[in-house]
Amino acid sequence: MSTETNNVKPALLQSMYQTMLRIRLIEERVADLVEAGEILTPCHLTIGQEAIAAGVCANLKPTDSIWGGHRSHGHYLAKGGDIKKMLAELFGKAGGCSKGRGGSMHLVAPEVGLFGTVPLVAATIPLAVGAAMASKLRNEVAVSVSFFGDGATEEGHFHESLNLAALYRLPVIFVCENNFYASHMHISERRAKDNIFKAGATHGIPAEQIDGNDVLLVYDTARRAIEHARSGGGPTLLECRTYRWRGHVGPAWDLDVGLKRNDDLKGWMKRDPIEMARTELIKLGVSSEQLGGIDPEVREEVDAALAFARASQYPLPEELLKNLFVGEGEAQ
Ligand SMILES: Cc1ncc(C[n+]2csc(CCOP(=O)(O)OP(=O)(O)O)c2C)c(N)n1
Ligand SMILES: [Mg+2]
Repeated sequence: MSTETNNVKPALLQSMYQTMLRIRLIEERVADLVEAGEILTPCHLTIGQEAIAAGVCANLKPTDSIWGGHRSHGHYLAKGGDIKKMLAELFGKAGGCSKGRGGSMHLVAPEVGLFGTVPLVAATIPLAVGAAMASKLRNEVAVSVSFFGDGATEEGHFHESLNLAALYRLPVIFVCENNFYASHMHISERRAKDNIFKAGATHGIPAEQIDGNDVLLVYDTARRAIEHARSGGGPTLLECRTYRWRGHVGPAWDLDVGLKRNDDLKGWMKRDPIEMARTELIKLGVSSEQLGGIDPEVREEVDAALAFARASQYPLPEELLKNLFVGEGEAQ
C-alpha cells in the first residue's frame, strides 16, 4: 500500500473494502448462475479488478456521472446502483434496470449518476466528455468519469475525447482499467509500447500510471484528479494496472475466447485487491470479526435480489417497440 495514502481513515478504507467484497461476492454468484444456465446474457466479470471502481467511486457524489462499457457490474454497484435491478436485468426481466432489454452490458442507474454502459468498445468515452461539457456550460460542479479498458485506447474515440476535453478544460476523469488484454490479445501484440498514460501528455492532460489493485492508491489518485476537475483545472487520465481473474466473457478461469489463457494469473492472484485492503485494515486495528460480518450480509442481500429477479416478469411482446425514442410510448 502507498505510504502517501496512510492517512486515509479506517472507516473509509473499510467502506471501500466492503464495496469490493460486495462486487466480488455478487459476481461470483452471477458466475455460478451463468454456469447453471439460469443467466443467459453474456457476462464480462470484473473479478480481480474491483479496487478501481471502488476507489474512484468513493470520491463521487450522486450528482457526478459515470460511464462504462461491457465489464461494468462493478461500476454500477460502486456508484450505488440497485442490486435487485441489476440481477433482474441479467435475467432479462422487466424489473431490470434496462427493463430487461439490455442485459449485462447495458446497465443504467440515472438515479445515482450512472447514465450508461455500452459494449461498443470506447463508445461511452465521448459521452462522458459530453456530460462534462454540459456540466461546464450549466456552471455546475459535477464531474464525469469514464471507465474503459486498455483495448478502448486503440479506438479513435479515445484520442478525440482527450483532445476535446483538454481544449475546453472539461471536468472529466478518464479511467483506463489496463488488464493487459483485449479479449485474448495481450497488449504487447497490439501496441508498440505499453505506455497508455503517455497519451495524456500529447494532449496536455495530467496523467498517471498506478497500481489499480491498491484501493487506497486508486482512491487518493482519483481524489486529486477529481479536486483538480472540480476547481476548473480540467481533465486527468489515470491508467490503473490490474488483471481480470476470469476469461474475457463468462465464468471460465482457463479460457479466453476459446484460447488457453496466459499463465500470469497465479502471480496476480497473490495481489488480490480485497486481501490487500484486508491486510491494511487489520494493520490499522480493525478486527477480523468486524470484517467477517460483511460476508453474510452481502449473501443475504444477493439472495433477496435473486428472489426479486426470479419473480420478476419477462417484458411483454406488445411492449417491444416502447422505450426506443425519448418521450415516445415509454413503458410505465
Ligand atoms: C468497436 C468494437 N470493436 C470490437 C468489439 C469486440 N470486443 C468486445 S470487448 C473487446 C475487448 C475490449 O478490451 P478492453 O477494452 O481492454 O476491455 P476488457 O475486456 O479488457 O475489460 C472487443 C474487441 C466491440 N465490442 N466493439
Ligand atoms: Mg483489457
